[in-house]
Amino acid sequence: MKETAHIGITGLGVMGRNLARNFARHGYTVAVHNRTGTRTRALLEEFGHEGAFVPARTVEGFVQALQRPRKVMIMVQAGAATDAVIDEVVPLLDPGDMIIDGGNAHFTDTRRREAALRERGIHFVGSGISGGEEGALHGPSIMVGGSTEAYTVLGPMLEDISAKVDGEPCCAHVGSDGAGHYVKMVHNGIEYADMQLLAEAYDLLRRVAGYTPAEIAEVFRTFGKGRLNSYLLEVSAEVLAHTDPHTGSPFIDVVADAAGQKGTGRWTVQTALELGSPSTTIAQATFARSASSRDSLRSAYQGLPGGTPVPLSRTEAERFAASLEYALYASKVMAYDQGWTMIQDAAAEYGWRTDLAAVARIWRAGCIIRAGFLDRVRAAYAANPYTTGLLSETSFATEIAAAQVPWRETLVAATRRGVPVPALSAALAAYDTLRADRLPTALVQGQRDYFGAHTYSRTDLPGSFHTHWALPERPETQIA
Ligand code: NBP
Repeated sequence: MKETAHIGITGLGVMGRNLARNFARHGYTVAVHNRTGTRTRALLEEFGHEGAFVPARTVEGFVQALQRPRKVMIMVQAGAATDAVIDEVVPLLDPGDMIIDGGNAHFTDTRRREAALRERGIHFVGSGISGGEEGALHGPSIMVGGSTEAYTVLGPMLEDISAKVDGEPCCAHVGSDGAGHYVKMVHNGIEYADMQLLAEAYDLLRRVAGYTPAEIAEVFRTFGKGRLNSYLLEVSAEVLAHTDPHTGSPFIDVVADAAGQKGTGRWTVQTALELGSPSTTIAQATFARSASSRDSLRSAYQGLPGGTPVPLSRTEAERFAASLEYALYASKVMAYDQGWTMIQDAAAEYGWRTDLAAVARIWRAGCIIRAGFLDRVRAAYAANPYTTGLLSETSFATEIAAAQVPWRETLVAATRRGVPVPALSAALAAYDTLRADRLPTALVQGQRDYFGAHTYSRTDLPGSFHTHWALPERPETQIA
């Protein structure tokens, strides 16, 4: 087979075949291969007319079809399947060739694979690809890891097929080795938080304000005309406005309320714990899904006493909806802030030179958390790449200051009526924690020293100290 293809894609499932079509539509010659040959044939039969495809039945034929340096994109299930495909392809490659893993790999796997292949002179480029099936075809958001050298060659091709905002591609090199998959993982963590915050807002509008799902869809559409404008808000309005064709009931009322997950939210929370990143809103959103699926616990506790219903007049309901907009927005800012903190923490830990403004830029289209608000996040990090957090930027700080009363009143209303708002509450608690002059963790340090001699620092003296709690005079010793 002649070396004609600009890029090869192996794994022609939902994502792989649409990415192959996207490359072909952009004028690239694409070698295509799949473990089960029927998928390759189906792609050619249905979409062969869209561009130049080079179908291959064997991995050898697939690799031989590629121009050098070869670019092999793997789009198979993350984990063992990815390792199996790498093991098959690598012996056929030469130094300087590139493997792009576009699956949802855990970033630590990507770091391991990148290090192993680097020794053999092969570039391993872990790339987070967001946007699902439609994004893969029409323009995804692509978060690219691996070496700068590999991005110099691959970047223009990936930028070509990515989503665009005002001509700017939603694709960037976000750091070396596993950075691409890490940033994709955080994207999904933020997605969990965004979705849960919207779900809680829906619940409050229904159970506190007394609105119907169709009315809530309208409230969300109104919110979407302002700073909360986002794809997930639009999706939520669509779902809430939908009527179940079988029963004539609001669709939301016939959907079982146990939420599933594929694991990227859990990875985000596990990683946050390992790095010491206080990603509490993302964590609560993830736990909210777990709690929703605990049937036996929920059955055992169902009917226990809760809050008191307080019916609202129409005017009061409208006022509540207006307050909720502030609460939702402020909580969203906190959730995104937590995501960026996680990226900063990992960049410091793993030595990535992640451009924090670029992360916001490439999430503005093509991905699930696309939102108008990301323009402002981008501007904040572009103006000051070393910004510690979004709230140290004046315009966000001003908005959060204006949200204080409605944000807190929304949560008071929720608590009084017993409506669970784990993500909204976590966001406010995170805000109150980080803005505090003093935290009660001073007592935690005292407790730790009391029972475990873990020592403590003092506010007035350098060094570390231990109090001899068992002695009547409780003398203090300086340890270091
Ligand atoms: P699909 O489930 O549609 O397809 C899976 C592909 O993996 C098929 O081509 C399958 O080949 C291949 N495969 C498997 Br499974 N095990 C293999 C093995 N041991 N050796 C060779 N090939 C193997 O997956 P998808 O939804 O296209 O997802 C692909 C990757 O992209 C995943 O990592 C996923 O997490 C990620 N992703 C998915 C989305 C999405 O919205 N679906 C979004 C972003 C990222 P076969 O045809 O022979 O079984």
